[in-house]
Amino acid sequence: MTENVSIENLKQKALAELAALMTEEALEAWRVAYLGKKSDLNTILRGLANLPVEERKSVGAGANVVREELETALKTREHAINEESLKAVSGIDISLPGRPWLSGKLHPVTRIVNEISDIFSSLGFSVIEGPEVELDRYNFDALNIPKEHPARDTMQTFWVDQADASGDRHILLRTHTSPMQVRFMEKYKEPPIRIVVPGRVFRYEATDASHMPMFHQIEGLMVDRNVSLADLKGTLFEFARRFFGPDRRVRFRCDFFPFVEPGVEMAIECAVCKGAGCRLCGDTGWLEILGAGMVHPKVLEGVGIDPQTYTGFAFGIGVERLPMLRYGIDDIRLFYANDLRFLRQF
Ligand code: 2NL
Repeated sequence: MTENVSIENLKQKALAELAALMTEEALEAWRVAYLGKKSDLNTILRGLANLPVEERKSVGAGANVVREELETALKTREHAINEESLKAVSGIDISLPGRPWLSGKLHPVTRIVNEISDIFSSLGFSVIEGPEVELDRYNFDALNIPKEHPARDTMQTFWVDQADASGDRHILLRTHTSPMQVRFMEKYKEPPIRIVVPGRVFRYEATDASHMPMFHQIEGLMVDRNVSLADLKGTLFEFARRFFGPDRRVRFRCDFFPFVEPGVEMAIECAVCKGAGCRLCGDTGWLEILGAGMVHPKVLEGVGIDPQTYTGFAFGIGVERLPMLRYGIDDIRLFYANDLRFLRQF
């Protein structure tokens, strides 16, 4: 009985002292005094064995309860002191809720460029980038588009320099990424060549739901002995299968581009109507996604590759069209309006 009374006194005294402590050092001294090896509480617990059996139980239980209470009170006080001192030192109220952690992500067009690059990379193509400011020699002449060729007019060009003495300009914003493919062939000459060139391209055009003066292209090129239209079809078919899934049918038709002969366009079955015809595909059942063809012999000759020995295929994909088809986006301007409510969805 006397032991229980003194334990209760001990507890009251310890708690009263604890409430006034302000430093970690003081807390440690308090811990040693009330919970340490030489504390009264510990002495009582160690002396239990000497007590008569009937007292041993109640004294032991009482002492243990008090020990736990004191330990809990110590932790609580420790926590309170830490908060107080943090607040005092830094002026930071650590009890305030945290600020939301904003994580950025890649632009949907960048993601599609990466996805397409990865597919061709796994098919053995290297991914190469080139300059956005180009020479007309690489953007036009080397691609079998001489001065006065009508294709120069259809590629509305942003010229960078002033006209020279003969009225010509030579520096421009590239209208496609082919110039880098020309540079690559010119530099490495020795086939096999397998590259894709993604990047921004520029056309001097009025903006509407399907046109922007800046958009993205990814062009591909393969040159080697015995490359044929069958290789072109096999490669692009595999690309379509991986990008759009195994169930979409693919269509090749003739088309014309000055830098290829023959030229083709590839279309995939419309995702919405599965070929029946609807608004998205203009009632044709098909969506055109790229142009391609066998590299024109004049282009190979121009970079010093013998077209008698080597042949090649090339293709150009307009990148923005693909996420528009995949996600049902009906206005290309949405990609470049910097509206995070739109961009965050992808
Ligand atoms: C389109 C059509 C195409 C190419 C790009 C190419 C590049 C070299 C030589 C020959 Cl270096 N061809 N590129 C060929 C055919 C079509 O793009 O409408 N793209 C959006």
